[in-house]
Amino acid sequence: MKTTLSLLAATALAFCWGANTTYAADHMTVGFSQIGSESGWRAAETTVTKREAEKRHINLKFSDAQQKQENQIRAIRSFIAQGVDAILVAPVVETGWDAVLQEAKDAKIPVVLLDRNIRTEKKDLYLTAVTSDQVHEGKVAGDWLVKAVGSKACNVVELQGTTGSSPAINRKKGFDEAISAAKNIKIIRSQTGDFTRAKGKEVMESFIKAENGGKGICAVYAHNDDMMIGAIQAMKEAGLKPGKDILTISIDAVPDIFKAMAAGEANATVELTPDMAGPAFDALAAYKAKGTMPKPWIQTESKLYTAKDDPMKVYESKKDLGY
Ligand code: GZL
Repeated sequence: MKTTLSLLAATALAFCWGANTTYAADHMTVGFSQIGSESGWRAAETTVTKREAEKRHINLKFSDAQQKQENQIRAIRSFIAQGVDAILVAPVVETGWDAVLQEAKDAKIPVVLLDRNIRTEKKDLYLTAVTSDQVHEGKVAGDWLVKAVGSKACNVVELQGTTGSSPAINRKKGFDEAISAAKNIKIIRSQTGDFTRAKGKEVMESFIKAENGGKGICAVYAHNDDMMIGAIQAMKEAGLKPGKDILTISIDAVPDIFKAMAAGEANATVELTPDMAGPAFDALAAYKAKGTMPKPWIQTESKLYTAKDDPMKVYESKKDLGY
């Protein structure tokens, strides 16, 4: 009895979302509202999304929002007006999406969130979210640092991602949880570097200046590798030895962090796959063709890499992943 009911519910939901059982999964027209090109990882995600669309004969309409939510909302409205079959969104911040996603829902256009999440009280504003577990990423980073410093007193400076974005909120949460029991580890400064190399360098320069030329800093935690690469530049210019005097832990696992590891200038990173679009397109195809409702969250893996993991070999392998 229960199965029939849930099947009925799924079909009803599928119907209200415009799933058409005879729809050919191929040749969908999909609008993609991408945040921007703020980091090496973001650029790779865009490359992989375009590649995966081509593989599936999907007509992809791409919009780069230059990291502005108002540009994303404008792009989504334009996709709705064009009557696309589905919309992918990488939401730059967590809030402010209810109205535009309700418009997509009213137009029976399914929306899939890529790599970041939204915060909303409303139900069913999107079909599924393809993201990593960002709290877990922060925890893996914190656990590595706890192990790396042992009982030594360690003052940490933190480069946060874009203010109000789910990765910045969650990666901070996970890291804070991981170090909470280690009384010898303390975050002494924390500021957003907006996920970019330039801002990461600028903020790290201010941390070094404020901390007696960097002598008071034992480790840097950056919410992405690009800010860490900027911070490494700043440390070297200040005559410091990143990876040696000052430990580094960041997230994404972009190629350049492995080059830094090979040069002894970085210590560890947590991998984030740039392929969020593959699982998103597969879920959309099954939904459009058969009305299959995907899980609300399609989680991607997170893996720790350190300088002990043959960094140049990993660097070379990244070429096939869209970098
Ligand atoms: C995380 C993703 C983040 C990357 C950054 O899922 O949204 O955005 O970690 C990018 O490199 O700017």
